[in-house]
Amino acid sequence: MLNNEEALREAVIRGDRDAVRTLVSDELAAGADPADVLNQGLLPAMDIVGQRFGAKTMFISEVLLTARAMHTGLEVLKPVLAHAPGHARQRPVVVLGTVKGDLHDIGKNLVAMILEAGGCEVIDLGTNVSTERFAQAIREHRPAVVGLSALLTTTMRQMRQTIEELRRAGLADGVKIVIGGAPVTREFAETIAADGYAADAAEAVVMVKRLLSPN
Ligand code: B1M
Repeated sequence: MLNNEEALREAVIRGDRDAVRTLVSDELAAGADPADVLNQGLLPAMDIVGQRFGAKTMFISEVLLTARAMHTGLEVLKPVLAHAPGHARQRPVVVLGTVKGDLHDIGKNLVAMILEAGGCEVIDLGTNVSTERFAQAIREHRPAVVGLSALLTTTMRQMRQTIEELRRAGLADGVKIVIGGAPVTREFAETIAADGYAADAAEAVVMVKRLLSPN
């Protein structure tokens, strides 16, 4: 239980970046587990925002402010999460991006952060990433894993296209492709021949480690 769980959620929902920065810092200073700050404070706020957005009681301009407040909270958490054991070892490289046509990046950023905390080196290509941009990054960084994120049912189709084009170009040889995002399912991942699917950031780390383990 956090000291100011409710206040933190409300601050994210209001899009009040200063309050979010202060409340997250205060929780950490009081000894809260960073994972609790994330799972009990920040993430439930985005669930509420999602419900209101879906019900049209919140508008895009307001959701953008909540997204920025969420980013602020994640930035405060980042250094603490990044101190997880194994951080300094030889790290597998993961190229990560939200696929073309999709601008959602909160979940992808969270996945990046937790992968880094889990010992990976993450090359984050950002949002609206074309297949060509993924291809370029594979040539440049020689990753062990490529991660694709999509939040829209329409851009899930882009995942299929990206995977097909990378395979056709021979760029997916020796590279594992993992996909995720709210509308994505394990069945869909199998349909488009992705190597792995993860429902959330914690699962993404487990999946990457499983795919890279020699057995
Ligand atoms: Co948009 N949006 N949005 N949006 N938005 C959704 C996704 C939506 C479900 C809202 C709704 O209608 N209820 C809906 C999609 C409907 C659908 O396709 N079925 C929607 C829509 C329609 C749209 C627009 C089309 C709205 C419009 O313009 N009319 C538009 C599209 C813009 C575009 O991308 N081209 C749009 C725009 C926006 C904003 C820009 C305003 C903003 C994004 C800001 C930003 O990201 N910087 C926004 C937001 C914030 C949302 C909601 C409210 C919240 C998404 C979020 O950040 N969740 C969302 C509603 C919802 O999801 N409840 C919604 C929190 C985040 C931590 O969770 O991203 O799911 P999530 O990530 C999780 C997992 O999915 C997983 O791990 C993460 C952490 O646990 N995961 C992976 C994600 N990527 C992974 C990759 C992996 C593994 C796991 O491996 C590589």
